[in-house]
Amino acid sequence: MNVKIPEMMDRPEVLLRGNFACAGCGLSIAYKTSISALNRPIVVIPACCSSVIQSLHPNVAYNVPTLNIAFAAHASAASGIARAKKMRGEDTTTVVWSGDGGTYDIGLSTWSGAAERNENIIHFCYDNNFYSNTGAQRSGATPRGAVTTTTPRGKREKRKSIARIMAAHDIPYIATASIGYLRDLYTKVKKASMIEGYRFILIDAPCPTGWNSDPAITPELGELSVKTGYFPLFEIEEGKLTFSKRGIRYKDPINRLSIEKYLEKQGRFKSMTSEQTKLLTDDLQYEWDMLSKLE
Ligand SMILES: Cc1ncc(C[n+]2csc(CCOP(=O)(O)OP(=O)(O)O)c2C)c(N)n1
Ligand code: SF4
Repeated sequence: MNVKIPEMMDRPEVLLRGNFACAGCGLSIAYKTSISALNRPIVVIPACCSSVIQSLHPNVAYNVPTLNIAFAAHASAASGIARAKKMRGEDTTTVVWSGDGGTYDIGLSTWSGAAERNENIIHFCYDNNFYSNTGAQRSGATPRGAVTTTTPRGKREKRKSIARIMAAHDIPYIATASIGYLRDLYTKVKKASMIEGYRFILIDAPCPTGWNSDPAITPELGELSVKTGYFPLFEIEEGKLTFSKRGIRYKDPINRLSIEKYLEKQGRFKSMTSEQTKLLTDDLQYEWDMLSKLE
């Protein structure tokens, strides 16, 4: 289960109580852990649940400077902030905090430009596999077979590999992490913060509201995604991939829990046929094989 991170206890809360997140929201766990690990963060947030959970003016649940902005501008706005802070000699960390819709799909052009310029930004993508705040539409991150409001019979296409797309930009650091393994997430964020240039961290962040799962098992789902091989944990540094200690044993399918153990806890997979489950399993293996080529 989740580990407590002693270092986080000494830091001010970055997400205050009374915020608008649903019970068991994976993104808020990801946010607290990640942003707490950073020195003087400035957070740029495109439209997503993260711009909603901060609550309404004049109240605000984020305890760090935050800029809400359009999808097509998140990484370009962050580029400007990072450059201005450097010119002023201010030691801050500029962050894009985006959902999978804002990263895999709608905000792709802005981050691709910023990554190509190797802007000094950490780009976090909390991946809940769909557009949650607008009512659970499918995204490029939705896995095959998952029911969303725009895929009522289950998505027919496989999930996009955003890590490999990001890797094609040859940025200095890429990592994946899960809210089921908070120490691993925290350590990767700390490491990213020591590196200059465009850094990308993809976080598996269950959404009980849209996944139709029990809010009490959100961390367990984070663990199961790793143990079933659904969400590989790795880092890519200067083009070379290393599977993380917490997840490397699941590279071998023999060590993985059966994918059904993950699917059966989520209403979005309730109508999966055995054929869809087989296709999903093949998709997962394909991704492991493609990632392994980067080792
Ligand atoms: C250009 C543009 N298209 C669509 C929208 C409507 N919209 C707002 S948030 C959102 C979904 C965001 O999904 P994601 O990035 O996955 O974040 P989540 O809602 O899951 O937190 C959409 C489609 C918008 N604001 N701007
Ligand atoms: S809809 Fe999902 S991602 Fe959005 S606040 Fe609720 S649990 Fe979190």
